[in-house]
Amino acid sequence: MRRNRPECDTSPDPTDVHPAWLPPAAFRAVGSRHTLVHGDGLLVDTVLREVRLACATHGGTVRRSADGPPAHLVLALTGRSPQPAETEAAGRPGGTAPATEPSGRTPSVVNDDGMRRVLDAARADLAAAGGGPLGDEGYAVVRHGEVTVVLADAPAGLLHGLFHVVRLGESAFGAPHPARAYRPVMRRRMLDHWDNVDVHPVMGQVERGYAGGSILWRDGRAHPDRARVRAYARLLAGCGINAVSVNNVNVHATEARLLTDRLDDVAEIADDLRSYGIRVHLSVNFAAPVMVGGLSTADPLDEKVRAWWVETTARVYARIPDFGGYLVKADSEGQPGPFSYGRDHADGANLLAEALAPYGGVMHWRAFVYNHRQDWRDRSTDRARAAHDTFAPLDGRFQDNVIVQVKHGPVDFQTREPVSPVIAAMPGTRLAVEFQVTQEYTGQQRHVCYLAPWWHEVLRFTPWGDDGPTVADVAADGGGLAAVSNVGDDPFWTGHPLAQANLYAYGRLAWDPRLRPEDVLDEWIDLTFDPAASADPELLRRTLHEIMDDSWRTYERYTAPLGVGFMVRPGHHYGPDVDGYEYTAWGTYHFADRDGVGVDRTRATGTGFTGQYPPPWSQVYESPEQCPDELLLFFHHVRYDHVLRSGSTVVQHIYDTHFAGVAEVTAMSDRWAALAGLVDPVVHARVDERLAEQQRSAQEWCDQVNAYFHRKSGVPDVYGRPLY
Ligand code: GCV
Repeated sequence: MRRNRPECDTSPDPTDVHPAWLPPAAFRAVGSRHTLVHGDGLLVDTVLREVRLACATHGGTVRRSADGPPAHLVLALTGRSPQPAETEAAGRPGGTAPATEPSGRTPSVVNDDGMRRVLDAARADLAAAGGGPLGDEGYAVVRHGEVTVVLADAPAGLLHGLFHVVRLGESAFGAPHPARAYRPVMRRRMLDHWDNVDVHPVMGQVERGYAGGSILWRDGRAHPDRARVRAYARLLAGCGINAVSVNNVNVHATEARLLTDRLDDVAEIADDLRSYGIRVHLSVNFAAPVMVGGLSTADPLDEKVRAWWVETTARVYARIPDFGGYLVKADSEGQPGPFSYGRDHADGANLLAEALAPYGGVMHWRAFVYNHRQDWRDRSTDRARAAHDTFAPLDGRFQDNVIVQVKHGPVDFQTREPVSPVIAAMPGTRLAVEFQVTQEYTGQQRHVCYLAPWWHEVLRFTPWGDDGPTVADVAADGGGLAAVSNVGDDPFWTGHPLAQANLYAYGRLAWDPRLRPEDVLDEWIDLTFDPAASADPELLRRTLHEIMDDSWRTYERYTAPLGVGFMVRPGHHYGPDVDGYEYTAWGTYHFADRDGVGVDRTRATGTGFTGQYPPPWSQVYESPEQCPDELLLFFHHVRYDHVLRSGSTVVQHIYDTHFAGVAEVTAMSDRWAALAGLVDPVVHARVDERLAEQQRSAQEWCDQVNAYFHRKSGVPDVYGRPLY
């Protein structure tokens, strides 16, 4: 493994960390050329530093003034002001950016006539292409003669533009092409760390973390390895993420103090993330006025409570002027919330939003509210209904700077779920859609599971039917995307080296949900595994696609048939336990008996959950004939001999997919074995070790799930395979 520390790092480098998608080799095309950087600002300095670092490795030059050899790459601010943050019409699907004529002039630092002409031509070209404002993060790329020009209205755009050129590699310096503008579809592309400052006795340092300890916190304080935090910020900026929430949404005693006397720790992290254009957000405890404020209540309608949040928030902004805002998990899994005071979630969210509003901060308020103390005997309670039941009636009551953050499915990041009906139920509220990059229910970074195909499917889903807006449109018009991070202090960042692709893909899809997952994977492969250093880059790329493209569906095949979820070991959620949750207080998920399986969530005979969807989905999901096979058991309890749209029976489908899933994992392992010698041996060994565990675990899943349904149903496998 090579070290990969930004040039600004002057601290000792105690760790040997994998460079992920930004190894020095990824900068070869940029670093071997002459580059000119125009503009001022913290992020322009970062651009300059990045290019300088690349040049030190690859022999090119970078400068700020036009004197010197003719530049091959120019990164320049346009000189016009970016649109105000909240009014920018980003390049969202169907959205329009106001088509105004660029008004700025070529920056005066360009005193070289030739270069001035190139820049003027690039700007004219951008205007001719109908390029309106690029906004505070967008950029345009034009290839004019022998020069590639990146233009941005604001420094953050220049940084994103630089990473764009890095992704393109040599092809950024090929044939001339007219200006192309790139603007993020989602304004806010946030990553939520479920990191505890103190090691939690049950959940450890990172709740649902599968990559070691926290990179942000250690021994109850901000982590002393600041260089690693900056290296992390660089990776995040390199895939487009611009906001990070730095602590677990379950806010325990120490973490509650980050808001008050431990604010310096947050400020330290903010300082490291800022130079890569990333804002810090903080998870706060709704009962903070009591826990750390010494008040006797946290009632959102109490005047003293209101004043406490206003004063506390003013102190936060005095210390961290670009602070992003708060994230709250309330009335959920033991976290306090407004229900304790007979208030609703609009009362709760608006209280904190009001305190944040004067500073432009946003209040991410999670819709993950359900009863985790259910009686399994009570068949009318349905966890899937809970978020909609709580939040849909509140639509229109949230302040403008409240973002209701909705898990993409109605339950909890299972391997397969329908899209949450909340996404279609709150047109008068800004919504953010939440994904889980950490693989809590998708193999815990011991299994290969490339999640981008699933997220892509969710983002393209049309909650109101074919001609309506997509989930991506709703998020783009509202609060963007948020996702739970999969990173820890593991030398590979994510435990499983191939899980890095999930973090990369999340950032890229948040920037542009129209990207195809397989193209994003190509980008990640080419950046991460230097094609020039591989004896057979085509074989490497093809094999990684064969292993990863369909790996989420492979995982689904051996774990979660037809939309059944939660057949995992309670507590740590790894490995099979078909009845593990079936008789617990956390909800019931398959209702298997001798005749059939599945949860009846219909209006006709079940919990009525299908009625939370607008048409056409309310009808599609209500009908076992129309319901997509992959969600059948999520919505319906059917007999084992029910014939699926695929033509197979339910029970035979369960057997077939489990055997197929195991066979696919065997094929993955064989393919990976054939890459020995084509990838870094340390990476090869780590993936090899994980694949061995995946193989063992997949077999265990197959044997237990198939044996379970065989014993319940008594139906033999038509192919006579062993069922135990
Ligand atoms: C942070 C699931 C996880 C919890 C997590 C929760 C949440 O229930 O198992 O660890 O808590 O989701 O999203 O808040």
